[in-house]
Amino acid sequence: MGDAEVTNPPDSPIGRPTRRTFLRRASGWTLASTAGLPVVFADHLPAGVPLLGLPGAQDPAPIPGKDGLRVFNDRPVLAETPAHLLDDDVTPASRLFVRNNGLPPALDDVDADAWEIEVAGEAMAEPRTFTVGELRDRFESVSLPLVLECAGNGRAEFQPPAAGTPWTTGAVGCPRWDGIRLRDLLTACGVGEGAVYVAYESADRHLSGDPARKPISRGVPIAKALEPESLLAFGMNGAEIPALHGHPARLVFGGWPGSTSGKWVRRILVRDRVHDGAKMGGSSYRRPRRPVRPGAEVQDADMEILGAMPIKSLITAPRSGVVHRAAETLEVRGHAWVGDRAVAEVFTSIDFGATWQPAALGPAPNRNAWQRFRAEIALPEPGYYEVWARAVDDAGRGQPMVLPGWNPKGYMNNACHRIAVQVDA
Ligand SMILES: Nc1nc2c(c(=O)[nH]1)N[C@H]1C(S)=C(S)[C@@H](COP(=O)(O)O)O[C@H]1N2
Ligand SMILES: [Mo]
Repeated sequence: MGDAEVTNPPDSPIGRPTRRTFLRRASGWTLASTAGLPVVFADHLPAGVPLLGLPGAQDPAPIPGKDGLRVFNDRPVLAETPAHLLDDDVTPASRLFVRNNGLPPALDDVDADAWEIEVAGEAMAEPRTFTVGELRDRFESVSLPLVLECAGNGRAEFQPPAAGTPWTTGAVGCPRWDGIRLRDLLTACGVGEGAVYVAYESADRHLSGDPARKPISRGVPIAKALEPESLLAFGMNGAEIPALHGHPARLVFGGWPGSTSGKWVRRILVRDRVHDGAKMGGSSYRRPRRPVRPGAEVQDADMEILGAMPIKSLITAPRSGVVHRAAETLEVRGHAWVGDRAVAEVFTSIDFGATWQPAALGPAPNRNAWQRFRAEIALPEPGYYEVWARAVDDAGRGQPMVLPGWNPKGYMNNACHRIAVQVDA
């Protein structure tokens, strides 16, 4: 255990205005505060890792229908959910992050059942058009909780900073999606032998106002599209999909970059090649095939399209900065998820990763949904602590303790989530 007198662990910027502290402040980081508390396991803190610190009060700007989201931008709307508001097993609409690339369509008097979706593309014998009403009548209804996570979730932690919205931990949620299996629709349309990719085109508008430009048009390889959990959804949590989230129809590919889950879908294209729509090329939703030096420029030929999201977990209770009594154990809970694989184990650490204790892991409702974990944690003496959580998937891959490989757009940061805990006598 750490020396109770140590308030400034070696290499920590706390209380020491080093050059690095200044740079962090200048780049939007706030100076961590332990409110004068001793850092109990300070001698285990890996060199160069700054403490989280105890948070100050936050006053997020409101979005109608949303509860406590942190708003980054209003045109397009970009907002993430603080970790302690993601504690529900099934994420309510009021707490689901918003990531728009353009401007949502005007939906004021849209008749959802009459909304038309065309299924077309080179690998489809002939294009077919259905209304949402027909799709609902014709195909079996399915309702599944599925994780939707923006591939840029966690981007804010990369150094040097990666371009894009500085999501911290809140561009993720696991609502229950109501709709039909995409494969039932594709099979009924006679998906051809040559099908390589399934892509969407949507009704949202480009920020430039140019009707010829699409804000985003992405998709998934045919194998993912044909999985039984890949949905064309018309509802969320037993109600209509909220306007911001894609009403009246969106794709949901749980466990894959959120950008594949097209909102306001107008066309589904079965392509005979890798889709080449907006945000399929360059550094959009792509990363270097092999690790690169942070800040490096990467040649286009060395980039690959992001696939399934890596193993990850989030502590949703207590809220970071909680004040706790030393005599009582602390219940820590959260969720763990992984794209396309299964979560095998979750561990927690109170000594900056020196030792890890297994947490209790709840059952998975289905593939591509998140799973609950819980741990009862004893905190031996008063002071400042951090609780870190680390999940491991069924291939034995665990979350990195600090940061995974840097990439130009800061995708797929699945570093351990951390909360600060103040323990009083
Ligand atoms: N048509 C359309 N679909 C879209 C987007 C968009 O801007 N337009 N954003 C994508 C991205 S990048 C993400 S992360 C998710 C976000 O879904 P949400 O806003 O419902 O949380 O939707 C995806 N689908
Ligand atoms: Mo995203």
